[in-house]
Amino acid sequence: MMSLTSAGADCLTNHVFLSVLFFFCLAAPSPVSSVKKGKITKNSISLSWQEPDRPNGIILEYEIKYFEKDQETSYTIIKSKETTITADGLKPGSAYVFQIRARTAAGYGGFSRRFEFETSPVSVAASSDQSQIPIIVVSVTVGVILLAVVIGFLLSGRRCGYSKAKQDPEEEKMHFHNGHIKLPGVRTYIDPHTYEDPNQAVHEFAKEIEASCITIERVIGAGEFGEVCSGRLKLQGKREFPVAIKTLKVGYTEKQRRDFLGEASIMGQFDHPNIIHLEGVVTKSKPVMIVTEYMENGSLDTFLKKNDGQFTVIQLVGMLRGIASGMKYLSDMGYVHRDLAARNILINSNLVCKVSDFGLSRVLEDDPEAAYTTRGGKIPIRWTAPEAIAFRKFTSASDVWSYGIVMWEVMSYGERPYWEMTNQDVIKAVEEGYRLPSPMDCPAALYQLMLDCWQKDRNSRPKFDEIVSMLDKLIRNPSSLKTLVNASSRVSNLLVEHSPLGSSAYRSVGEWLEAIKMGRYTEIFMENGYSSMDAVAQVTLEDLRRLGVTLVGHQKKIMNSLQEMKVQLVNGMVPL
Ligand code: ACK
Repeated sequence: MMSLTSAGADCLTNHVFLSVLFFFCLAAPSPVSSVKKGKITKNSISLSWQEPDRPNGIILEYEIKYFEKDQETSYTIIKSKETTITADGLKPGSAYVFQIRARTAAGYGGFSRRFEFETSPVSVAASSDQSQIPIIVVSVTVGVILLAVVIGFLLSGRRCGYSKAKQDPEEEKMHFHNGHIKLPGVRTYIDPHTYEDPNQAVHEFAKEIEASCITIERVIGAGEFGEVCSGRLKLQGKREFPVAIKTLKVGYTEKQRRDFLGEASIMGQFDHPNIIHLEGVVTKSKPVMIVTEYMENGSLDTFLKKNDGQFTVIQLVGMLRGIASGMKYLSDMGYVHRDLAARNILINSNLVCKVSDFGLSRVLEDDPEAAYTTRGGKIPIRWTAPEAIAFRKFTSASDVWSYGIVMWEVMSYGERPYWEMTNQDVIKAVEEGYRLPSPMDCPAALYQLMLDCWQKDRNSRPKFDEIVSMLDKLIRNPSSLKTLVNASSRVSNLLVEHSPLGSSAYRSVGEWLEAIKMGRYTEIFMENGYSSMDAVAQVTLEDLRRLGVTLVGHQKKIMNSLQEMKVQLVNGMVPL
């Protein structure tokens, strides 16, 4: 990894380079600002709108996204070359939210703000216009007769479908998309690999940003393909706001460019408060960049380690709820993450957690060695479900397993799952039915949920929507979080058999306590009969409190060190 100072200098150079390199590139159209409702029936809403104030080119088409209010995860997209559409097949008496964006040769502009309109209730047949009531009466009568005819048709086995001929010929409902069948109202993820030309996928799902709109401020880390920087984005007609910028290092191969931008093609398909939001990409100038929203607190694992013990259980459960909600959205879209871990969750200044890292290059290769090395170093054995390790069965159910590990990471403030056990030992222990013990001071309901996520039979694991509902219930009823995993059962769970620590790396209690910087308690331990490592193995949290170890940080250090030693000695995780 390059040093921060040289990386910082590189970033500054990039910035100067980018500023100098300001050509008058094409800008995407500004958002549609005015949308009017037209005819409304019980099943359809017609809309019209005005061209964006700054089209910045010829508008090729509009994309209209709509969904039933509060049902955002299931939406429909219609494309239209006109400035009017009719959304049909809607539920009567229901509110629908519409957003429109325009596309020019420069790509899509931003979506308009949300416009909400309601279909007519069932009792109103054709229009919301009161003057048409007499017509409605006649229509209802005729309708009843027609209905009987239609039912006759249906009963005779004919399918009476949605009539496409009624649609504006210029208007194309996204039932089919790049060869993928799309059900109306159900958004599915499209694998960018299925595009013959990956550049097409990028431009389909990501907005092109002019390099001159970006100001790079500093390097915040190293990504797989180059530096990650923080900076600011100033889009036309919008206030400047902070962003994260992933850059593609110079001298990249075509494959690296494809893989790098592949992440943007995936991220650009998602729109959810718990999924990192893609602002756009820079592909028309160098360096190639991916611009996303900025998350002030960075990666969740580092953030939790830095703030050990600082949050209430409700705050931690709130973080977990966010992650589960993002994962529910991804699984509804048919996207399997495969690398869900606290290091791949970002957290902002409001403690909102968002799922990130949508790299393409994480498929396990045939080479058995590839199971242990990936772009970031190791394949995430400790986070991965046994069936995904054993026979590459990656599904939303294997993501649920990983989610259980993330729960454990969060509740133990960024502790490394299975501590220093080797990957091979982890695989073996998990196969034999051992599971991680409860983190310290963990509500029993949460630990039970973790164990449910770690069911060997993947069909028995909860689904993400069930996890979200369960966490919501716990948040609504905080007293349900008061029952903690019993400290002594936590320790005895850990000990599959009586596991003396006499054979541990430490020759004496004093040496051990010194090694974990808790030497100040040596005397108290000795005076209270904990004079050998075997005796120490029996210490519980209550014992520590009784001995006067009252600082939570010290209790954690001692208990975690004990756990670690026992796990190393006996793979002492909880047998299911
Ligand atoms: O823990 P961090 O500060 O958070 O260090 C890593 C680093 O970049 C390499 O991935 C940080 N990072 C990545 N994406 C973002 C983002 N969208 N907002 C803020 N920090 C980010 C991450």
